[in-house]
Amino acid sequence: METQVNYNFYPNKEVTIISAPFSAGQRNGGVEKGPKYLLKHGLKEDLEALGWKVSLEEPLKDSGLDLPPSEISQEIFEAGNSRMRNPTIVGQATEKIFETVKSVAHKKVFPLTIGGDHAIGMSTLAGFLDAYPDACVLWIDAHADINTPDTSPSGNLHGFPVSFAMGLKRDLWHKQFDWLDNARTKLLANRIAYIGLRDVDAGEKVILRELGIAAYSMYHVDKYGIAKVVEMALSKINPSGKSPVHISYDVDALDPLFTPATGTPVRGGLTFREGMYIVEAVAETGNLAALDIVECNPDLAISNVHEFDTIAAGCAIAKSALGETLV
Ligand SMILES: [Mn+2]
Repeated sequence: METQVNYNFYPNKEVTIISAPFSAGQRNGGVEKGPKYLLKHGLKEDLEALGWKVSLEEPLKDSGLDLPPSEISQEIFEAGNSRMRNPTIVGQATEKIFETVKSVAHKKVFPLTIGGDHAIGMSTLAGFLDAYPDACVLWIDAHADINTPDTSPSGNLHGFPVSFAMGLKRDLWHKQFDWLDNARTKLLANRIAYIGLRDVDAGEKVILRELGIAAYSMYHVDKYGIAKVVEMALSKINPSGKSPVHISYDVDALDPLFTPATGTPVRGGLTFREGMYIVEAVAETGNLAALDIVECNPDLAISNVHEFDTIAAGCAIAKSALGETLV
């Protein structure tokens, strides 16, 4: 059944799935398999059934940048206060993904990027903002992913994408991220809101407070309910109600009961329905215009049930975002 939901930015209902099998932004092997598993689960066919014309792009194909952490030579970059892991491979891969997201977005096709770890968020935000400078972002995650090179406890670059898209602490970056200077638009602090936070590093809390970023943690979801939280978040970042909305969805936002096979699970997360409601509600506004689904790691499943649940949840996010309704 075709969707009854309207997509204001895509009257022709064309979507490109951008496969980003990438794992060097963190230290668990297996997250690079996410795209393959999501596609095998029927992601493309599911979206076609919703009336979308679906194409596939693979920016990392034959690049050698899609290897698991065990197969790449580990690099630790340290200079002054700056510290990060594997900046060369992460910088090269994220640049390629950026170029693809940018070109898809400029063609007025919905970019649906599937990871891979969340380091690719710097690519998707910068790429989408290049085509839509007034875009706003909902970052659905247990973590804020806004560390800078001087705040990250781990140096894992999947904890940096928001700060890179905003251009924070630019002088501390490794040169491999110079490509971000080519992006037309930096993400502004009043154009991003978080939902689902519950494991935020001390340095990140300072950044969120200093920049006044709208951050709805699980406390707010408990206090107000998910519908009100989505409404508050959208009114903060999209006061005109007319800007395109990019959702970057880390499956660890959901409680590990629903997405156990992910690298940094944190209990006390969104229920499955709360998680789907977020994308359904944004889709209903007509402004949903880009989506990332990241951090599905089939290798971390301790059973077939865990693997199935996690991959099925990833596909369910995509379907709910792209127009599937319950009745
Ligand atoms: Mn994340």
